Amino acid sequence: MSERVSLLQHLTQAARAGQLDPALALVVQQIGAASREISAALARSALAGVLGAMDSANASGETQKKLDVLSNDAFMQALSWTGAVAGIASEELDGAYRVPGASGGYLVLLDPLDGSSNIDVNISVGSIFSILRAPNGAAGLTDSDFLQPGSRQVLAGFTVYGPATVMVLSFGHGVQGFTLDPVSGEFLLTQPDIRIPERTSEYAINASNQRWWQPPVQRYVSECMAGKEGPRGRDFNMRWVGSMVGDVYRLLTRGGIFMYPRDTKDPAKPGKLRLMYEANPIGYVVEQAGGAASTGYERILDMQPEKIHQRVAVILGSKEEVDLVVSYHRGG
Ligand code: AHM
Ligand code: MG
Repeated sequence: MSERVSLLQHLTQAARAGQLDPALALVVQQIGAASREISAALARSALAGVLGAMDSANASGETQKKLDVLSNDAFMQALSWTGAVAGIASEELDGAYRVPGASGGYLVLLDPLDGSSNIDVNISVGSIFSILRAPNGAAGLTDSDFLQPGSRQVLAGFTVYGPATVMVLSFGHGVQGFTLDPVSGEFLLTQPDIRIPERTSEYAINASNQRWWQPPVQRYVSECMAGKEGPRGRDFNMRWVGSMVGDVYRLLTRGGIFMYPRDTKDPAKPGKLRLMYEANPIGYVVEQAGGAASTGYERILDMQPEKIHQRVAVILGSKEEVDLVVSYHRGG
């Protein structure tokens, strides 16, 4: 028997100690089951003929990849029979899905396959998930029941499908990482207490958008690029995976800052990333790991969402760096 604690053991122990609702433990176990299925589908992607695009578009008008749809189906199937999940919102669904016959009161919000532009090129992608309580229970559930600030999440996390598949979870008491053992098929606890280093010298931003950035971000990045000779007095390194899950897993491991700020490319859009199933769950994990998550003007988790597919500016990671970018937004 493995000496490591499995996800199932971890959840069961927490439920038996009265620290976790058994219904929520089942939902998390099922998120693990869907992640395992997606991990296997990604590993066999070209062999199984699931690479490439569909003819369809998602709620934001983006062309869906076959694996986006497959991943969404995997989560819907894994979560629909539990009875604990009253509703599901997803990047791949127009409106919220009301689970037939559900009696439990959890709402699950999903980006089933984040970084889907990286699928066909064999670079890390991931699934992002957020769980809220249905404010009025399962009966008569509406889309507006989902519109709660990220600070109300009861669980947030993501699974990154990289060289190893790792599931990162926070129930509001720190952050834990579970690595999928491809031999046993079990998620095993490998990182019991993930903490983001406070002081770091690595930043992540899509620099091809530079001409559209606003002055606070222009200033921060140019000061990083000036290195030892500039006002920061030290050299910085830059990384951009193109999958937020990959960039965030890196900063949880060795620190750094990740930015997808608001820019002037399309003034109608307040950012690229989605508040409810990207920024909120990732922001929650980052805060629980000792970091910070802001739009530049306000804490992401304090935002009152107006719609499920709402976009938002994202600046998150090591606290010292995020605080500095926020001070530049305040004119500091
Ligand atoms: P997606 O949910 O459609 O995959 O889009 C989100 C992704 C993030 O994972 C990533 O940080 C960003 O989009 C990359 O955007 P860009 O291609 O502009 O660099
Ligand atoms: Mg995404």
